[in-house]
Amino acid sequence: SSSPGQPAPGAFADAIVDLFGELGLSLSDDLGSDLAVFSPIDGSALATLKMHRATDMDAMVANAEVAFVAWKQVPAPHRGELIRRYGQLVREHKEVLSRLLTIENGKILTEARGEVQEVIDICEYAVGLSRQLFGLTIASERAEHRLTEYWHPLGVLGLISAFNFPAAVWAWGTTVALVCGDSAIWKPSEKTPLTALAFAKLLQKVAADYEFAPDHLVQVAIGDAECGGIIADHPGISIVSATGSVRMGQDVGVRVQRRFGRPVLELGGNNAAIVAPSADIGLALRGTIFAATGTCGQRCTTLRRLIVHESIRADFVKRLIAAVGSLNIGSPLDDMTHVGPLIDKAAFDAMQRALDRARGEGGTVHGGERIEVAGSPEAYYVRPAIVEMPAQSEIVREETFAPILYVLSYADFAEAIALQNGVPQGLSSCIFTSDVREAETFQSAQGSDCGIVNVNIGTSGAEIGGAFGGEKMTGGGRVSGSDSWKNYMRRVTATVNYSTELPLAQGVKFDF
Ligand code: UN1
Repeated sequence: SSSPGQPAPGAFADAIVDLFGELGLSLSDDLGSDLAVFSPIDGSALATLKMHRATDMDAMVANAEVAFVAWKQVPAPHRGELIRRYGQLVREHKEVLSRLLTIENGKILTEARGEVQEVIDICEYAVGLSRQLFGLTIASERAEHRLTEYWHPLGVLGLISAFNFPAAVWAWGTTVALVCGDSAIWKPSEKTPLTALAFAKLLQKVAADYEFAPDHLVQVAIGDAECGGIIADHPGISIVSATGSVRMGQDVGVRVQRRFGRPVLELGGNNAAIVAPSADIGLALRGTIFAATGTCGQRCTTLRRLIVHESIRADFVKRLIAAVGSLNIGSPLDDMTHVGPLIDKAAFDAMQRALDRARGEGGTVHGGERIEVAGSPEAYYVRPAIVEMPAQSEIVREETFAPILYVLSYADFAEAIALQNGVPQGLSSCIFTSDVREAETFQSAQGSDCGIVNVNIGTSGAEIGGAFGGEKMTGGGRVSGSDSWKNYMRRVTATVNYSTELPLAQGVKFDF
């Protein structure tokens, strides 16, 4: 089921130039000799970029601080107008941006379109938010006093994003931060800087045409972990939003916290689905297959553990294996493809190491092998793996960023919840059940300990309106949706006395 007729190596490099051209953008200022970027579709080189040095970063932060001072004075609804225009531009270029994203990241086109749609959605959300940055009015204990909470812009946002959602995760944070009155610096993954440059340059273009937007409102830092470290340490950066591995988050989070910057962390997940005996099995099968294999298992919300009731385990696993066997694996540009490539060789090696460890821990592996795609010897396509495990052993408790679904079983519901919660990560979770008591318990404080708790849908594919993030080693941050805009602002509590007396709080007397 691999797709034939891969373009010759290098063909995508021309496609990149064309796609930037169609967007009315140029890459010429960004090209250099520091960072080679490859397409996971065939492993060919796309472009080589300049990287920013520490001194460039200092200048960037200084510029962002100046931009912040101007931007925070622009009324929030006018800040929203910038994002409205940007969302419209992204909508106009949705198809070109989706192709670029697929070529650089390797996700199938329908998922790339979904990611671009997620950018458009968050723009619209942020525009609405620009008129709704509400504070509270609080009952004062003192007569003729008013106690109010205001939200003010906070400063410069430094956003570190991962390769797997090279546009949407940036847009979640940045569009909201911009309506909140902050300026922003983006350090995208070294694996997907071209998508980042396209999305950022479109925003810079809109900003350049917008009378209220200062220069340097949004900047891109092309660099590696050292560059991320500079963002973590820099006192000029008020908020550091980081999406990626637990290891990266532990480093960045501590460094930001050390200087009392504000970290917003969205790190690894180890997401599970409980499949109960009362589940609609067809629905559970469709939900788990997409969640486990979509984006080639490289979402932080990817389904990695299946906790299935012992009475239906054998049948369900048989159907899972058959379903995974029927998926088309190949070029993500082909409409018939379900599963595109892994991002690179390192991802493939990590997957194979995890499968070896699973075998060593008593697992039975179905699939997981490399799939050769004609003309793409440097690309890493795999059959997603279904791995039957005797217990929730060490490897099951780790996140491997690849399509591996570990299958565990349970006898009673409490055991299922204990397995679901028995891992270090706490991002997303779901249950397939028709039993209302199980469904409600799963969502309750006695149920899943994750930030995302779904019933009769898979673990991935969250909408932008809800707060996104999770607990434990996932880092605790909420990057977008609900009231996460408060991450990007500072809270002011104001008490106003409009009486002629001066009563002290808590009844304190101080007469002189
Ligand atoms: C991520 O993998 O970092 O919920 C983000 C989802 C997408 C976002 C995933 N909306 O799967």
